[in-house]
Amino acid sequence: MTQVSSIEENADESNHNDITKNPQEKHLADYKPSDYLIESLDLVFDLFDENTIVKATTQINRVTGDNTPLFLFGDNLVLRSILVNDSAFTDYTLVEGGIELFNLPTSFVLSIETELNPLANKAFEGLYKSGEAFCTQCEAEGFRRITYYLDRPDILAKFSTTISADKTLYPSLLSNGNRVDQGDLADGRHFVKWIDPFPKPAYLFALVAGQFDCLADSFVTKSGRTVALELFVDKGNLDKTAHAMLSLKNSMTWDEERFNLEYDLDIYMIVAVDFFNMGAMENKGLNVFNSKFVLANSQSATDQDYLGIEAVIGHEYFHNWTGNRITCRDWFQLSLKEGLTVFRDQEFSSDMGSRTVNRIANVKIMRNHQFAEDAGPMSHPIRPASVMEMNNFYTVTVYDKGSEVIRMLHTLLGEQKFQQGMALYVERHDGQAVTCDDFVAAMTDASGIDLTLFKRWYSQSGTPNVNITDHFDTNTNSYQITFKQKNLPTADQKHKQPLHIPVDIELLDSEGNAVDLGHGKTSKVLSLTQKEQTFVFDNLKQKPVPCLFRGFSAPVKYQYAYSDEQLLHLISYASDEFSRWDAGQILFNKYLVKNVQLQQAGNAFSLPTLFIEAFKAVLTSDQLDPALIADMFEFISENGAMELFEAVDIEAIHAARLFILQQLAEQLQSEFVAVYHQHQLTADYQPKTEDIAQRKLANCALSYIAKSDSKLANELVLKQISRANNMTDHLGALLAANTGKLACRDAVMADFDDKWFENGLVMDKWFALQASLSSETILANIETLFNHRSFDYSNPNRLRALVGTFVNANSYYFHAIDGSGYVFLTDQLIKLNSQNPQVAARLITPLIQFKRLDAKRVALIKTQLTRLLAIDNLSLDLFEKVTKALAH
Ligand code: B3K
Ligand code: ZN
Repeated sequence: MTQVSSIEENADESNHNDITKNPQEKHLADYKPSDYLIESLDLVFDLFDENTIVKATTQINRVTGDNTPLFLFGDNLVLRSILVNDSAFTDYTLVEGGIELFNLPTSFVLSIETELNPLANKAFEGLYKSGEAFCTQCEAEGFRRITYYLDRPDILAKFSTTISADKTLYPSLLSNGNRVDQGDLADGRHFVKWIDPFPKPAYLFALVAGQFDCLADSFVTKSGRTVALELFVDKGNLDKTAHAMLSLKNSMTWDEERFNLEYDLDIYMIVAVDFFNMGAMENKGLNVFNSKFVLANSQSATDQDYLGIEAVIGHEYFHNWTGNRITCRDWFQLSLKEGLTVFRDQEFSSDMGSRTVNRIANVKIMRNHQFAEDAGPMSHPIRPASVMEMNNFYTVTVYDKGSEVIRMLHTLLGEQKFQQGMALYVERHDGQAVTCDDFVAAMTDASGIDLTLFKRWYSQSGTPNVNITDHFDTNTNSYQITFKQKNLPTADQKHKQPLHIPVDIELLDSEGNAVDLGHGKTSKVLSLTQKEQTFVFDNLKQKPVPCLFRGFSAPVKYQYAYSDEQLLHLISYASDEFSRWDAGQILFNKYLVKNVQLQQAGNAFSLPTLFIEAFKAVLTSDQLDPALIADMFEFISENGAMELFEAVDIEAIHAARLFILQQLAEQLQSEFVAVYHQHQLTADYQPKTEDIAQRKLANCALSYIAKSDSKLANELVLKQISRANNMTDHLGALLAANTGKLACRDAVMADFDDKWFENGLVMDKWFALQASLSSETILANIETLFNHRSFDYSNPNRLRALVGTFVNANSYYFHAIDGSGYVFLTDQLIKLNSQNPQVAARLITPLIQFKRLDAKRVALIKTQLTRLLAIDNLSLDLFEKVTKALAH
């Protein structure tokens, strides 16, 4: 990254991403409170594209250590001046990653002036330009790219921010807190001053300056305070803001009702920007969002987009308490705020829509992505013990497994005690920077439940394997079920201990009725705490079919030797809808594994009649929610399927998976056609749960029809596109045309391009379809698409749509045996390394999870990783992942 201006000779040219500067792992065990504390920080920004001036005035107090030097983090900054108590100060040294100041008084005012080049900042961390607007991203360690500071989350200070900029180009000047002053300046400039009354860590600082359209609204909190709500979007996008605003108000109401948590400031602002490395950021009172998670109308957004907006708006809003008011002591505690906030947003989405459909979506993330991370070179516990580049730990483990850990606490405590634990956590720690241990202590103290053993989930990585066997004694009528947990070594940790695993269980009799497990209850949460444990149920009339891990009660892999008949029984009778879906998944996976073995032994593929019959019953059910039916026909991805095998056979998995899908399509063809016609909506588009379910099932049916009857599918696709009054149906038709390679495919793709080429977010859907095409020419296609009029290599959304989709969702071609997919991805990573290391380090994932691939592919991948490792200035983000992968 080259962002160092040449104005001053002693400019700090250090780059925390430069591996030649001795990358050191940081360890949780080394945590030490700071010797200095900061009371207040007064920031003044003079915004200019290439030479923004930042004046930071801090009130600092030394709390420990006699005359200890003060180290302030700084990265890619040009230092202009330092004053201590208003006098020039020279007793400092610029060192790697910051500045060291010596011989300071115990209490003093430090004024530092730095200069930045926002235009040159393509890493989108610190202060940068997104299109025409200035914006910031400071989490985790971006504030040090704005000024020298104690940039660590346990330093909480009161911020005031004054921004000046050209008035015509930047009429909106925004920062955290409340607006306290504004006015005009010379040279067509103006200023606004903000004060945030809540002390906060620097990672929650935000500044935005630009020219926006604003949707303004308000919310009255339950204690009667009126909060101004302002949603800023690029000019001309106001017609796409209603859903985001509604989602915000729903989030505010929900958090009051379910968690008794109320908003605190007088204003809540959200700004949507096009250039953003992730989904959104919860800066205090001023969220910055990737426009993907704000903008939606029926024409441009799918049902999934609407749901994604609701979830992310909720997530960032919920951070105001779980993250902002109570923050993390250090970055190893990231799951304290992220796991908990993901749990909260999942619960919000479940309360707003279908709980089952949401649960299935959460579990798919775990099975398709998190299990692979746990098994790969970047394996880490939800509270990592060591980190090289913090940005590499915003992971499915910290977020999604973190949420599963909170969910297990919720399962063990129940809603009431869990909420008492939350209340105690807030009461004890409001305004503090705390640890995961503090959170669990609040849960323990409020519930009286001993969570000592449970806490291992925070420090132990890896996916537990639970093997289950059972026995029914016809003499005593007792049913014994034995659980054995195996916790295999992972890349980061050799020795494992048994975990506290909650197993939510139900026993079904042969009629499909749930057996009474005592006190009239038909389900029970067993606590598996040892390596091996047997539970006994007495007075059963016959051997039951066990329904295990209901609702995915623990993030584990489990095996029980279900017969096909037993799985069919669960699909038909399990009282937990999630478990019906899960039984379908188990049945699919069982025959996926069998057919892979058949192929490897040189035998023909085969499927029993019962398999098709089971799914036929699902498809034709008039009892099941249409959304659940659609989910039952969506199976484990090719990537996820790799987790089912000790040795991964790419070709066999691909072929066996296609065979089963093709069988379903052909043998249930008339049912799919009937279902397709039954679930057509004629009313105006509404993103409501029932309608979303209908569209989901109709589009699922269309995709299956495209596999069995291309002539009919072609007609249906064209008709659906011409009638579609919404993006979900338009895209559903395109998806069917693309996967079925229908005759109309090229034409409908071209029409879509002509219609939408000016809208990058919509074109991302098109780029993703292009990237997932199953074709020998896929790499050449992608190279051509880099030059497409709507493509912009510096935009992370475009990159994820085209490159990300190819490497993650087109895994058969990504893993092509000639190694071309690996070379392609490595080329992109080399290109991205100097520009945007965070995005590069996300895209590399499928290239580092290779351990169970065949020797030839492993060798090809290693060659590419070695090539990457050898380039100049490899970012620390990539260095950490590549070295760990090569050592695994
Ligand atoms: N807290 C941010 C993520 C910041 C990522 C920094 N690389 C978004 C969120 O989880 O809400
Ligand atoms: Zn978050």
